[in-house]
Amino acid sequence: MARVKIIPSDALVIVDMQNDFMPGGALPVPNSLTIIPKINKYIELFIKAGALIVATRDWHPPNHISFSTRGGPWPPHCVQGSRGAEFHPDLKLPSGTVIISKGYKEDQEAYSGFEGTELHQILISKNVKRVFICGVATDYCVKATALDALALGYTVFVLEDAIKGVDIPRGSVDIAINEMLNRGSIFITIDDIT
Ligand code: VGL
Ligand code: ZN
Repeated sequence: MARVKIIPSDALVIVDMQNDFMPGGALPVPNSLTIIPKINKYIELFIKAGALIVATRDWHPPNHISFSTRGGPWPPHCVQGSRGAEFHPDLKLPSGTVIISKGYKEDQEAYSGFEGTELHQILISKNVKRVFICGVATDYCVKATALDALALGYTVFVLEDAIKGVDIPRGSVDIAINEMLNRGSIFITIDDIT
């Protein structure tokens, strides 16, 4: 078991915990509701430590390139301003949460929270050295965000008890986990935090 203490220069990055990725949503991630209580516990730990909390959101225009209506791989989801794009109401985001919108350009997909956003600049300005990533989907936006964070030089912890994947195509979650491990991210659970 690892022992990790959350310190003020850490950041919790909560990826895409939006209604459309929950059961009944437009692009449901299986079992995604089950991680909400876990994420709320992490939020509490990060608040207590005086660390930064970031929530990314998929924020697509109505005619986004990734939508099946345009020949893309996904049903329309997380359309800007829609109920489906809102964070799940049970998620206890504190008032100081930094919200990062991504995938907002009609002709460009952006799975990573760093792609086309201010996230890196914000983390630099707050002296963040380590990012702790949770949310959905393991095989898409969680993976892309973790790999970009590693490439940018952050120490990356993946909160493995607080991620869920779509596993489309089947096997993509296992591949994603291996990719994150192979690039140097560290997988921990809430029990590893002291
Ligand atoms: C995501 C598929 C399409 C994600 C976003 O949040 O992982 N997956 N758009
Ligand atoms: Zn999307």
